[in-house]
Amino acid sequence: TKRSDVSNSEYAKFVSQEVPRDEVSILNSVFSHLAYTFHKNPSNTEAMDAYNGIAFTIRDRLLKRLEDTDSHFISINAKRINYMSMEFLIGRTFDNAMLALGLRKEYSAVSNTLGFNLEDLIDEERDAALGNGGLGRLAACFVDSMACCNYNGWGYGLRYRYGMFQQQIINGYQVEAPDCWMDNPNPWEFPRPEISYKVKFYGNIAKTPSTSSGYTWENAVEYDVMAFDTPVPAFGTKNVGNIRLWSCKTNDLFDLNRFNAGDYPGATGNMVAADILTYVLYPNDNQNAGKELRLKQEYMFVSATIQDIIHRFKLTGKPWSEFHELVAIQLNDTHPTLGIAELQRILVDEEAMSWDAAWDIVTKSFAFTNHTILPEALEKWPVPMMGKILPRHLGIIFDINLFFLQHVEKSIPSEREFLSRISIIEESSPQQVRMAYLAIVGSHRVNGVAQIHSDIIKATIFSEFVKVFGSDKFVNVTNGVTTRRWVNQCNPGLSALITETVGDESWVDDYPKAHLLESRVNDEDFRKRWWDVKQANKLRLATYIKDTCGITVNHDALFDIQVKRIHEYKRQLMNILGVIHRYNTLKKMTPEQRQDQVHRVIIFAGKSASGYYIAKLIIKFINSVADVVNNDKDIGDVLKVVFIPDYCVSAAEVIVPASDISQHISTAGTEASGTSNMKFVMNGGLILGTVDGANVEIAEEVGDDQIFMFGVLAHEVDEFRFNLRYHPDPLDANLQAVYDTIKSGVFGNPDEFNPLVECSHGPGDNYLVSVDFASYLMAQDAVDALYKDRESWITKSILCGSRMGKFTSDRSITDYAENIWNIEPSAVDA
Ligand code: Z16
Repeated sequence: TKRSDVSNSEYAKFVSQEVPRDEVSILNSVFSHLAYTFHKNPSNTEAMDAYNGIAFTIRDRLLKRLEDTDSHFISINAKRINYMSMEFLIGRTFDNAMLALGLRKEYSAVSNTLGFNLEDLIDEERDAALGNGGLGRLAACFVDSMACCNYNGWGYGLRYRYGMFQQQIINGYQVEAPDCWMDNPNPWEFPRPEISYKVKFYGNIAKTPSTSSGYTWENAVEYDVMAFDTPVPAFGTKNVGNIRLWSCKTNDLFDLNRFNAGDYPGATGNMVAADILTYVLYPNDNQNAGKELRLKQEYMFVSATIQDIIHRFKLTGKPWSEFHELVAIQLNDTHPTLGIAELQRILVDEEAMSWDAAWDIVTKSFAFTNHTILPEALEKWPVPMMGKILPRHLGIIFDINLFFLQHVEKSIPSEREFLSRISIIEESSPQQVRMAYLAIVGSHRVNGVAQIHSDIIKATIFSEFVKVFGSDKFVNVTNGVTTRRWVNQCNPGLSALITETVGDESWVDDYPKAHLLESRVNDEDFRKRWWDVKQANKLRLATYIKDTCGITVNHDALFDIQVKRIHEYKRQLMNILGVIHRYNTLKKMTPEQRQDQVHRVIIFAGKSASGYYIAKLIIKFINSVADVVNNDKDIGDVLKVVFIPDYCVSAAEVIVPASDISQHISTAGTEASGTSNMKFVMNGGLILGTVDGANVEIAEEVGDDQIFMFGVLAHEVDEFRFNLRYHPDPLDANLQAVYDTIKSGVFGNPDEFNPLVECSHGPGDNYLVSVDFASYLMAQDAVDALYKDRESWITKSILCGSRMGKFTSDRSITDYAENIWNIEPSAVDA
C-alpha cells in the first residue's frame, strides 16, 4: 500500500510536469548528465562527450513521451500494429529528435555555450545500420510515420551487435570491416531486462495427452531473450513510436565449474552460442543465403515478439476471440514468416485451443508484404534443417499445408500438378519450405510495394494463389519515405523555401501541401533561390567527396548520381559502360568542342553483398574507369567519376539533396518499388529511369515530360531474353566500341573485366544491358540537352519537387491502416 500511495501523490505530481523547454533548463540538464552520467565537466568535455551529454537530455524527453503514448493507447484499448522486420535502417537519431521536439534552436545555443558547433556534434553519432537497403529503410520510415500519424504502431526487430558492414575501397576493391556501432554509449536505447522470454531450439516432439494438441516439445535448448526499446521521435505530435529489439541474455550461461577447472572455452561456450545469434546482420539485399544461423535469428526474433504480443494482449483481459481486434501483425517480407507457425503453436500447444479456432485468429491477425520477385531472393528452408532446429514448427507447417491443400482440392477441382505447384512444401530433394507461400496462406492480406509490382506478383509468382483465394486478398500499397528526414532534416535550404511558400511548417507532416510551390514556378526571385539551394547542396557534397575520396569536383557541373546496393538487376554496369561511351566521345573531340559539352560528375555509391562476385567486380571496374578518366588531362573537369565509399543513411542525407539527375535504371519488372527515387525527386532532382517500380507512379504524378524514361517494358522482357539466347541481334556499335576500349587494356587487365563483358551482351545478358543500351544513351543525350537550357531545367525541377505529395510514407501508412489493419489514429494529447 505504501508504494501505491507514492504513485498517487508525489510521483503523480512529478510525472505530470511538462519537461522544461527553455535554454537555461536544457543547459542545466546537460550539465547534470555531463557530471553524473559521464563524469565530465566543461573543461574536459570533448565533442563526443558534448554529444552524449546533450543526447541524454533528449533521451529523457523522449522516454517521457514514450510512456505517455503507451499509457494513452492502453487506456483506450487501441489496436496495436506490430511491424515485424529483421531490418531497421535507422541511421542517426540526434538531429531528427531535436527537430521533432522543436528544440533545435535551443540545442544549437546550448552547444555553442559548451564551445561546440551543433553540426559537428551531429557528426559524432554513429549510424544505427541494422538493415541492408530499401527494405530496412522502409521499416524505419514506417515507424516514423506511424508515430507521426498518431497510430499505435511498434516496430519489432533484432539488436545486432554488428550492423551493415563498413565498406572500405582499397585499390578499387570493396573490403568489408565490422560495424562496431556499440563501442560508444547509445543514448537512443533503453535496456528492459524485466521484459524477457524463453526461446527454444532443437529437441524433439513427444506425443502426450497432457496438452490439448497432444504434442509437447521436449529436450530443447533454451535461451533468455531480452528487450531493448528505441523510441522514435515524431514531429508535430506528442506521440512517440518504439522499435523493440531483441538480444540474448548470456550471463547465467557462464559455467563456473568449468572455469574453475581451467576450461575457459568450455566455460564460455554456451554464452558464445547465445551471443552469436544477434552478432551480425546478414549483409544480403535481395539474396537468400540460406544459412542455419539466419534461421535461428529469424526464429529467436519471431518467438520473442509473438510472446510479447500475447503478453500484452493478456493484460487487456479480453477473450481470444477479440485478439485480431487488438492486434495486427505485419510481416516485412518473408523473414518473420515463422511467426505464423509460432502463434499457431502457442495457441494449440500452450493455450489449449482447437486447431481451427487458433488458425482463425492467426489468419485474421497476420498480413504479408512482398518486396521482390527475384527468384534468388525468395526464402526457402530445407525441411531437414528446419526439422532439426524447430521440430514442432515443421510439424505445424506440414499440418497447415495439409489443411490448405485439402481446402484447395475441395474448392477447385485440380490436378496433382496444380497442388504441387502451390504446396508450401517444394518436392525437391531435400524438400524445402517455401516461406512466401506460408506467408500467403497464413495472412488475410498480401501486398506489393508499387502498383506495377503488385500487378506483376498477381500475374506471375502468386497467380495460383489468386485462383485459390480470389483477387481481393492481394492489394497494393505503394511505398513512401518520411519527409521529416528526407526533406526537412537533410535539406534545410529547400525546407525554408517550402515553409515560406506554405506559410508555416505544416507541410512537414502534411506533405501534399508542397504542391503550393508550383504557384511560384514563374517567380524570378523564387527560381533563383531554388537554383541556389541546389548549388549549395552540391557544394556540400563536393566537400564530402573531397573529404572521403580526395577527388576535387566542380559543383557547377551536372551531378549525375546512382547510389543504391550494387546488384546486377540495378544495372550499375550499364551506367559505367555509358560513362566509357561518353569518355570515348569526348576523346574524339577537339578541346574547344569538349569545353562546349555539359560538364558532368558521375557519382556512384553502394555496397555489394560480401559473397556476390559480379557485384564486387562492378565496384572494382567503376573505380578503374574513374582512375583513368579523372587523371586524363584532355578531359579535365568535363567528366569526373566518383565512387563514394561506405554508402549509408547519413551519407545519403548529404548525397540525395545534391542531385541534378539520379538514375533508377533496373531492368523493367525487377525493382519492386525503389524508394530513393522518391527522395531525389522531392529534393528537386530529375530522374533518369526505366518503366519500373515506383518510377511509373512518379511519372504519373509529376508528368511524363518531367522525367527521362527509356528501355523495354516489363512485359517484353521475357521475349528479349529469349532472343538474346537464340536469335541475337547484332551488337550495338556503341557498345562494341566500349568493349573495344576495355579490351585495349586502358582500364587495366581486360581479362579481369571479361566477366562483365560477358554478362552485358548475348546469352549471358540476363538483365538486358545490351538491349537497353541504345535507348539509355539517347536518354542521356536528352539530359545534356535540357541541362543546357537552364530555365527549362529549373521549371521541371520545381514542378517535380511540388508534385510528390503522394510519396510521403504518411500516405503509405494511412493506406495500410485503412485497407489492411483497420485502425484509427489517436493523439496522446487530444
Ligand atoms: C530489399 O531491400 C528489397 C526487397 C527484398 O526482397 C529484400 C530487400 Cl533486403 C527492396 C526492393 O528491392 C526495393 O525495390 C523496395 O523499394 C524496397 O525493398 C522496399 O520495399
